[in-house]
Amino acid sequence: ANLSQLSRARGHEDGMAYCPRTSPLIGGPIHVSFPSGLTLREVEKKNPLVVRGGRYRPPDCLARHRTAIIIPHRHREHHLKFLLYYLHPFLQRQQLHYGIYVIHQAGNYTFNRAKLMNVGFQEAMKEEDWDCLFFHDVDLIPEDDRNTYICDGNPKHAAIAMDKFGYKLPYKMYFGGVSALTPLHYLKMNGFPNNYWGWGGEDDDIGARVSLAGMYITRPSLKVGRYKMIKHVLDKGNDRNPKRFNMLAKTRQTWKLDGMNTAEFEIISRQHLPLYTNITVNIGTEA
Ligand code: UDH
Repeated sequence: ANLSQLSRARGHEDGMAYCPRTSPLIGGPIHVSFPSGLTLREVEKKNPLVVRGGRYRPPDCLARHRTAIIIPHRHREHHLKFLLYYLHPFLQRQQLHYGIYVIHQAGNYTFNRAKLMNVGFQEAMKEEDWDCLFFHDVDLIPEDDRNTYICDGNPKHAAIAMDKFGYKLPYKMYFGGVSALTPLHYLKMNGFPNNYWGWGGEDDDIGARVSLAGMYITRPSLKVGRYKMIKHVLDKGNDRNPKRFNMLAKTRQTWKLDGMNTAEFEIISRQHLPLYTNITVNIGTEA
């Protein structure tokens, strides 16, 4: 360990200067490809300063931001590996203090992305005083360093330009893929809905909550908010939710009654792995 690591380990961060407002390590566009045969062990070796649970602090300056990445997950180990491969160095170049949380839905019951995010929020905030949470699909790889993983004064939609939508926003209120909220934003909108089982709708519900709670959506530029999606088919256990349109029509009536304040789940395990914290959770079934 070098000197700064040692002094940090002893809690001597006081004398350290803040990191610059703009990281000197930030490049621009990132070339994203998917090397075959990549292993998690290799990702670990490439990221020697990442500590258990997938945590990192810049070694020689005091980070200005503390960001938790929350990834909803089941049966996508292959995607997770690539995401970690790109995300760890990306966040380090941004000189963030960060932690990566994978929220793994136990069992084979229908997937519920938004409810997993509620779990992630509660569990991450128990561990550390994060000032920003990035809710991050496992299959989206950021393609530009200038897409900084810090929060804005209002909820931020980061995945504005995905390759699968021709690097454009598919529709004005779109809030899917990757979004960033402070704990205050999150609580103000009562978190995310718990009752969207299966594919679709939950991201629009979340977008609607932002404005119903008196906030608005901010976005990086199209040039910077670029993402490559790892190609895949619709998962088993995540069929399109036929109720989503009816539910979306009622968000105005339901958002205060269903969300963070009503999220019920049972944590099965919490593992501080080398590259991320894995939280396996039983989120129950549809009422
Ligand atoms: N997710 C899982 N496991 C699942 C389902 C979803 O981990 O079984 C997570 C994962 O983080 C994923 C996110 O939930 O990135 C969103 O789910 P999705 O990737 O299925 O949704 P998306 O709209 O893709 O991104 C739909 C793919 C449809 C492919 C149709 C091919 N033309």
